[in-house]
Amino acid sequence: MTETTKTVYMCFSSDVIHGGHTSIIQKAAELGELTIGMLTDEVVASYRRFPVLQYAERVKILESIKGVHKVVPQKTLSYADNLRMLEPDCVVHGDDWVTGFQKPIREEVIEVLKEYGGNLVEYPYSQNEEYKKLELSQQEQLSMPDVRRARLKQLLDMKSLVTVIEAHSGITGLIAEKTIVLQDGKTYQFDAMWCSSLCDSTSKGKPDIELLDMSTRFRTVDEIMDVTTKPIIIDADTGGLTEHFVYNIRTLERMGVSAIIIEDKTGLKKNSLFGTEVEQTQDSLENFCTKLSAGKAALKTKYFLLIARVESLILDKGMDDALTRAFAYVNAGASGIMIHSRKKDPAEIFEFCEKFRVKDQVTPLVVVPTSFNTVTEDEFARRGVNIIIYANQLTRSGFPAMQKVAETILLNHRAKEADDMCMPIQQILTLIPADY
Ligand code: SPV
Ligand code: MG
Repeated sequence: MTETTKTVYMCFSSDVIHGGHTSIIQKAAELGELTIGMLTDEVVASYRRFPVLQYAERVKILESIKGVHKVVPQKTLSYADNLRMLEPDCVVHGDDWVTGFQKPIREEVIEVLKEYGGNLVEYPYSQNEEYKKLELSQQEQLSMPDVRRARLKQLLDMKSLVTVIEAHSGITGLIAEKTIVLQDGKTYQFDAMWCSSLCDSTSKGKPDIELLDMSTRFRTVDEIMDVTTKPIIIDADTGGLTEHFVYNIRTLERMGVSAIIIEDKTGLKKNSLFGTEVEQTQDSLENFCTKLSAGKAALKTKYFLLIARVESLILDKGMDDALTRAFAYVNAGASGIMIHSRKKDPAEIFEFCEKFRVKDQVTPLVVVPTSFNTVTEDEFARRGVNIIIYANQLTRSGFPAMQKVAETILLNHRAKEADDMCMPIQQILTLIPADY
């Protein structure tokens, strides 16, 4: 084979193209005919952050750069499929993946290249401060209200299932924002955050009875927003009086929240997981529809989702009641339905999803699998669920850990014995970015 017929492969995810990128592209192009594997939007969102420019735009930009022969989609963070299909003579990458998160991806590339005799060429990674600032400014864009608000709907259009974790403070927001794992060549992170009434109340030492006023709830949302970029779904309990709800929903929309969920209960709200053990009253279908329609009419953008939560199964009112209400709520203006259950057995949730999907294939379905927690995300997706909310796990894990540490210090009259239960100071320091 002559030099000029060599083929070269690079993978790209960036939506900001800077000099560092073009210079590595030029170097790669000098080695042979260059194909770029462009990570799809879904992979970029799960690996780095939601792409400011979407796949088709990113492809157009890369195609117009001198030295790029063609751009193909790369559908996983792993290069393996594309490398086995294209068998390029070499893969080019910056040397920033020798350590850290992408190390296993690099090792797999080396293994696959060995299978057919390709080689890996690495160039020193550019540490240019200006490029870092550019990336940070993209990140900041994502936290702006208009951009953030639209993201939940964009995610729902992009992937069949969106995963959401509870956040009730800046620090839990950062955990929701930054936690990422690599498994079998794929990366996973949560798509959005749930501002739970249970966890917001618990973190303030109050019961979950709609006791925190809306200004307090807004303050929690704002605290989370201040340090994160991911979309937020707020649990607004019953939504309160319709006359108040229409104001509050607009405030949340203006703040950049992506969705509100209100439940069809009335009077003193109690947590759903109490079920019928405590007195809980379901709102009439008519009243709740009126509230939903009024809320919908108050909205200013097409991106904010008003999701109705059906409590019929929680309150033992039966499947027919749950379905009748769900369809009525969609007709009244709900842009999504949350169906809740406190049973360990997911059968009633599955039955609801199946029967709902016979008539309605488009309205997003939301579940909160606190009790029916054995069901995997894949199975929920197969059954027509679009949003899974892990509603309270950070609260339920965090506070017992603190309690145990407090007890350990009291029992030992010093802190040494508790040290192994604590996150190293270094990790806390890196969790919170220095430039914030
Ligand atoms: C919450 O997280 O506050 C919820 C979900 O409303 S549940 O606690 O299951 O009712
Ligand atoms: Mg709640």
